[in-house]
Amino acid sequence: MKNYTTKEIKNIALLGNDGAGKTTLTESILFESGQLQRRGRISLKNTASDYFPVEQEYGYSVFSTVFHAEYNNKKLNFIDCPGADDFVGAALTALNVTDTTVVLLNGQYGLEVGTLNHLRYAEELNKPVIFLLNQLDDEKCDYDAVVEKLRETYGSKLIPIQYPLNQGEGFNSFIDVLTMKKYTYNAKEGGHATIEDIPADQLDKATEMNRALIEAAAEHDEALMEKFFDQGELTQDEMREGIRKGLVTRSIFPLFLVCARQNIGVDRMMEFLSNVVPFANEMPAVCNNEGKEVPTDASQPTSVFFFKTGMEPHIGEVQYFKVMSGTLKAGDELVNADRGSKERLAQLYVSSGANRQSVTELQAGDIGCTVKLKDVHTGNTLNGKDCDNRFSFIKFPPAKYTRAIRPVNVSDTEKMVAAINRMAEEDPTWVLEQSKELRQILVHSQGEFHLRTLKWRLENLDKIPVEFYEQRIPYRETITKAAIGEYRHKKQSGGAGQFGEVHLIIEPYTEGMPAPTVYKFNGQEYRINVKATQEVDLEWGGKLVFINSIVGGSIDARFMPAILKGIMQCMERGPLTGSYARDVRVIVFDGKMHPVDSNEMAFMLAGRNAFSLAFKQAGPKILEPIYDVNVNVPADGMGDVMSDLQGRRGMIMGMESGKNFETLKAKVPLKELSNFSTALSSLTGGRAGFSMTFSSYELVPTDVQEKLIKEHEAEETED
Ligand SMILES: Nc1nc2c(ncn2[C@@H]2O[C@H](COP(=O)(O)OP(=O)(O)OP(=O)(O)O)[C@@H](O)[C@H]2O)c(=O)[nH]1
Ligand SMILES: [Mg+2]
Repeated sequence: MKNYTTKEIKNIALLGNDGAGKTTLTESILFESGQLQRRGRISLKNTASDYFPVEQEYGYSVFSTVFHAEYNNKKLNFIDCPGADDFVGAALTALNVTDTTVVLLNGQYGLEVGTLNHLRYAEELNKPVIFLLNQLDDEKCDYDAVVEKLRETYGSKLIPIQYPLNQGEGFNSFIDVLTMKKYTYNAKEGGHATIEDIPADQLDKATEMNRALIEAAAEHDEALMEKFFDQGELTQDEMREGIRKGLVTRSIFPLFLVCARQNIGVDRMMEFLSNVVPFANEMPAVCNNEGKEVPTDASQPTSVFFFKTGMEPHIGEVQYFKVMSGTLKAGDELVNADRGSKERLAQLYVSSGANRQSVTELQAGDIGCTVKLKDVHTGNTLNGKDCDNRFSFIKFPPAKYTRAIRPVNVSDTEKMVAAINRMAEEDPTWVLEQSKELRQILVHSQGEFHLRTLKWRLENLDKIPVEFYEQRIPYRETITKAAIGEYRHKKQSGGAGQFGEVHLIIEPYTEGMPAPTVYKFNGQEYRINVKATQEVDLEWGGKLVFINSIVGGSIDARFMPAILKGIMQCMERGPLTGSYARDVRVIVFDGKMHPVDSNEMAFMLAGRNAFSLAFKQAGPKILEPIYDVNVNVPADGMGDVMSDLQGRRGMIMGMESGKNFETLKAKVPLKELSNFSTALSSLTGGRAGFSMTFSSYELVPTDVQEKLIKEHEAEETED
C-alpha cells in the first residue's frame, strides 16, 4: 500500500448509541473504498468489524475496530466503536486518538442516551462532530423530529446539509444543499448515486437551507465574510473551508443522511469527509505528561502511542498505535518510555478490521498496528532518538458494577489474576481488587455486559472457567456512647508466668473533640490526666485515638505499644460482624503489673480483651458505605426510577432538568446497588445512564443491623 503523508491523513471515530448502525456503516465504507467485495450483515454474523465470536454471539460490538479507507487520494482512518455504555473505555480511547467524530443517530429512535453520552465526551475533548442520521429506510424514521431535537441543544449551529425526499421503506433519494444537487440511489444496493439538478418543487426549500449553510460557513472567516457581503455567494471550495473552520471550533454541526444497510449516501458522506474535515495536523497538538505540546509533524523526533491491544485468532497480540510525531519506518528501533525496554518494530501494518496490509512507513498522525513486540502494553509510549515523551491523556470514568470473581478450580487463581490484570491494562475501565478485608477478588466494571465479556475472554481465550458471585459489603463498626472495660490476663501454671491488667474507657471519636477530663460510670468518677496521645489514621478510613493517662506508674510506658497492638487487632475484626472498626477514642487510665511475669504478650492480650468488653457495652453500631448516585433519565421514566431508588433505601437529594433528560441525585447504600444497572436498563428500555461515587459511611437501620449480626454469627459457626 502507498505511504501517506501527514497532510493526507484524517482520523475519524464512529460513535453513537448501541444499534445505531456503526458496524453496518463500516461494511459500506470498506466496500466503497474497494476493500470488501461483498457487504456483510450483522444478522449473518459476517461483518468485517464485529469479527470476534463474542460480538457475533451478542449481536453488537464489544471491541473497537480500527480500519482505513483510501478515498480521493486521502487516507481516512476510522475506529468503529461499541456504542453500549459498558464499553465506554473503547469509545473514549477512540475519541482521544482521532480528530473528527461521526455520531450516528438511529432513525428509529432519534437522540438516545448512549449518543448523548458520546456527545458529552466529544464536547469535553473539544472534537468536531458530524451527525449522521441512519436507518432512513425505517418506517419510524422522522427526519424533522430529529432536526428539531438536535436544535434544542445546538440551535443554529446545527446545519442540515441534506434532507430526504422519501424517508421510510424504499428510501433512496435526498437533496444536498452543499452541492445543491439531488442524489438518487438504487434502493436495494445503494452504491453510487445518480446526481441531478434539484427539481423545481424543492428549489425554494433547498435554497433557503443553502443560504443558512453559506452564512454559517462565512461566519468563521473574515475573508469569506467579506466576500459573502460583496458578492452574496461563496464557491463550494470556499464553503468547505468555512465549514472546516466551523467544525474545528465546534460552531458548525453538520447533519448528513445515510442508510448504512443499503449503502445509500455513504459515498457522499465519504466525499465530505475526505474533502472537508480536518487533517491530522490541523487540530490542536496533544501535550505529553510534562505538559509540552507534541506537534503532529513528520519531521520531528518519533513518538508512538499504543492505544489498543487486540487478541487476534491465529496471530496473537496485535498492537495498535498512533504516530504522535515524527516518521516511523519498518525496522525502527524505539525505546519504551514506560518500561525502559528497547523494541524493534519489524513489521508495520494498516488495519482493515480482521485483516492487515503491510506498509513501510507511517507518518505523524497516522494509525497503524504491529505484532510480535517483546514488552509493550496498552498505554505505553515508544520513542525514537532525541525525545522522551510519555502520554496519559485518556481519562476513564469510575466503575459502576462490581462482582466478586473466583476460578472454578482454585489452582487457577494466580493465572486468573494475571489475565484480568492484562485485560485491565487494555481497558482501564476494568479494575481488579484483591480485597484483604472482604477476603474476595473483586472486578469493578461498567456493567453486566462488560463483565460477561470478561468471563467470555477468560474462558475462551485463557481457558480459565470462572464464576461471579455477590461482593461482600465493606461494613464498618463503631460505638455510640462511652463505656469502661477492664481485663486481667494471668497465667501462672508451670514455667514463666504471664500477667497484665488493663483498665480503659472508650468513647466515640469525632474530629476536634476536646481532651478528656472526667467520666462517671456506675456512680464512680474517673478523672483523666492525659500524659500522651497517639492518633492512628486507620488504613480503612476513620481514626483510633489512643490516650495514655496512667497515674502512679501502674503500667510501665514500655507496655503501651503492646496494649495498642491488642486494641488494633480488635479494630481489624470488629465484634459485631468482623468488619473494620473506626472512630474510637481509648483512654488507658489504670492497670497492674507483676515484677516478674509481666511482658508484652500479656499486655497485648489484656488490652485486646478489655477493649472488646468495653466495645460491646458502648452501643456498638454497624456503618455501611453510601454512594452518591446520579441518574440521567428521560422525563417519562423519572417516576419509575425514583420509586426504584426509594425501594433501595435511597435518599433523593434533588433533581435537575437538562435539555434531553433529567438528572436525579440520590444517596444509596452500596448493599442495595448491586443490580441497579440491570434494573435501570429494564425500567427505561436502556434509555438511562448513571454514575456512582463513594460518599460516606452511615449507620445502618436497626433491623438491618440485627440481620447482619445474625448472618455473621451463622458464618462464624460455619467456619
Ligand atoms: N433498517 C436498517 N437497519 C439498519 C441500518 N443500519 C444498521 N441497521 C441494523 O441495525 C442493527 C444494529 O446495527 P449495527 O451496525 O450493529 O449497529 P452498531 O452501531 O454497530 O451497534 P453497537 O456495535 O452495539 O454499538 C443491525 O440489525 C443492523 O442490521 C439501516 O440503515 N437500516
Ligand atoms: Mg457495532
